[in-house]
Amino acid sequence: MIKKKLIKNAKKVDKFIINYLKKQKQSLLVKPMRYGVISGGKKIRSTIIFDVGKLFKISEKKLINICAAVECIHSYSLIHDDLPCMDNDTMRRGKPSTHVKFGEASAVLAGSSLLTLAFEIITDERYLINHKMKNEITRALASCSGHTGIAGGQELDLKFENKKKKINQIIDMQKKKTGKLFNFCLYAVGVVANKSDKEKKSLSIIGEEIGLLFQLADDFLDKKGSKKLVGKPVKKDKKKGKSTLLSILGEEKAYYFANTLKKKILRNLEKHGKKTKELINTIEFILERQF
Ligand code: GRG
Repeated sequence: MIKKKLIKNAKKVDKFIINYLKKQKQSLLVKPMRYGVISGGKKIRSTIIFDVGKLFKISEKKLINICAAVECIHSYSLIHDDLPCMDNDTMRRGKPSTHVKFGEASAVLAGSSLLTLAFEIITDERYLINHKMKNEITRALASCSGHTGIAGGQELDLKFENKKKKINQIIDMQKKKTGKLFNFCLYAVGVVANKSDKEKKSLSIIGEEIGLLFQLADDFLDKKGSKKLVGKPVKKDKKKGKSTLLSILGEEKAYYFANTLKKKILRNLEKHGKKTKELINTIEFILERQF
């Protein structure tokens, strides 16, 4: 069921990005960019955006630019994450990593071009939301992606390798590296729905916690998952000396932590009533996922 939903949403977002790129002037980087962002990946962040849209009756048409921008940033982060100077991974989504296929320089440039494409997509004049909302969304996307967000989290992740870190330091790192983009997904829908600052803040927090849960599941998959299903080598975290909640808490306590976190997220969504059905399904999938 959830698999069908993910595939359907991924197709919609892929189609949007393909068409968007087609309308632009062509360049040598389009091929590695497409390789990095299209036809691969669960596009779960887009599904979450559509699910949250259902809480406020926001149509997919009003959210598709946000989905596409998020997937561009996410894929950019993965392309750069796989580079030899970062995690040095040669396989992603069951295929050679972008730098293996196209070379390191092209991967750096394609990744950076996906970052800027995200901002073109959000600020596009054909994206019909008002300018104040666009400005707010653009600023939030920038701050979630940069040194206070994904990039800052990645720096901590690399600096924490083979170091003994406290739980709170790891949570802070994971919330930036993975949580901030999920934070943005919920916040941006709140902006389009014209919600109050208080409501948008609450959506941000829920988003960041969903991101932390997602990262925990990623850690479990690295330890116990199958390379074939996950689409990338597993058991790398231990080899690389990564500081994760799983490595510091151990399996049993990490599962307990993840379940408690999931319950907290669901409790905070209760006020939205039955409209949360799709979002809850996606959150349940996040913890149980095998890919
Ligand atoms: C500033 C955006 C930006 C990036 C540069 C390299 C880097 C800094 C950040 C890397 C962040 C990173 C790799 C976080 C891990 C998040 C994570 C769990 C990724 C896996 O996401 P899935 O499972 O991947 O959604 P698919 O393949 O399904 O798209």
